[in-house]
Amino acid sequence: MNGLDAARGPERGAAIDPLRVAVVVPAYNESGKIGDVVRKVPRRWASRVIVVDDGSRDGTADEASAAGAETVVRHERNRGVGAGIRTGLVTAREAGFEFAAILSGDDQHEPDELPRLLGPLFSGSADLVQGSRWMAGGAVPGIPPERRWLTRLYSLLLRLSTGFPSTDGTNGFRALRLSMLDDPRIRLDQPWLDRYELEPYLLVQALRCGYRVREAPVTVRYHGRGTTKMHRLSDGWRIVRPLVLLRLGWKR
Ligand SMILES: Nc1nc2c(ncn2[C@@H]2O[C@H](COP(=O)(O)OP(=O)(O)OP(=O)(O)O)[C@@H](O)[C@H]2O)c(=O)[nH]1
Ligand SMILES: [Mg+2]
Repeated sequence: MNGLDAARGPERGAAIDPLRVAVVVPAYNESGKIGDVVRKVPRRWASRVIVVDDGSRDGTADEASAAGAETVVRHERNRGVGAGIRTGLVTAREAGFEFAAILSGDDQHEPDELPRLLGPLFSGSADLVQGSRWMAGGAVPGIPPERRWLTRLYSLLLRLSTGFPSTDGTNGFRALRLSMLDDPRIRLDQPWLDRYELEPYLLVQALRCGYRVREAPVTVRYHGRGTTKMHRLSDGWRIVRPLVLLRLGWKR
C-alpha cells in the first residue's frame, strides 16, 4: 500500500498514515522513564518520535536515543515544558509532518491509544483532539484524590472561560493539525508561554479561533515513579493564567 501502513481509527474511514504523524515528547530529567515512552510508541501510528530534552542533567537525551527516538533535540538550559513543546512542534512542522501528537515524557500516557486522537484528525472531523481521562472510556489508575478534584476544577474553569464542554483541559496527551501553527492568531512563540502556560494557551486559542476541537478518552497513569514537576501554587497559576489573560484580552 505504497508504504502506507493504513489502519482503521476509531472512526469509520479514518485511515492513519504514520508517515504524516510525529510524536512530540517534552522531557526534563525523565531518565528511567523516557526510554519506555519512546519504545511504547507504535510506529504503525507515527513514524517519528521527537524528544525535546530541556536541559536535563540525568541522561534523558541519551536514554531517548538509545531507545530509538528518531529525533532528539536538546536545549542547553532548562526553559520549561512550553518551550519544549514549541521546539518539538516546530521540528515536526519543518520536517514536513502534517499532524503531531504530544505526550508526556514521564510515562503517564499510553501511546497505544494514539488512534483515539489521530482518528478524528485523519477523518477530517477535528483540528485538535484533546485527550480526556474523565470521559467514558478514559482511565486514571492510581490517581491521588487531590489530582482528581483539581483536574475537574480546571475543566470547570475552562468551561466558564470558553463555553467549550471540557472534561479534561490539563491532560498532556493531545494531537493537532500542524497547519494551525501557521495561523497568525496562534502565537506560540511568545516567551510568557515557556513553562506550563503553552498547553492551555493552545487549547483556548484554538477554541477562540474557531478550530474544531474534540475530546477523546485516554488513560493517565499515576505510577508512583514521579509523575509531576509542577509546583502547586506557581505552576497552578501558570495553567490558569491563559484562561484569564486571553479572556480579558490582556494577552493574545
Ligand atoms: N521540556 C520540558 N519538559 C518539562 C519541564 N518540566 C516538565 N516537563 C515535562 O513535561 C511533561 C509533563 O510534566 P508534568 O510536570 O508531569 O506535568 P503534567 O503532566 O502536565 O501534569 P501532572 O502530571 O498532572 O502534574 C513531562 O514529560 C516532563 O518531563 C521542563 O521544564 N521542560
Ligand atoms: Mg506528569
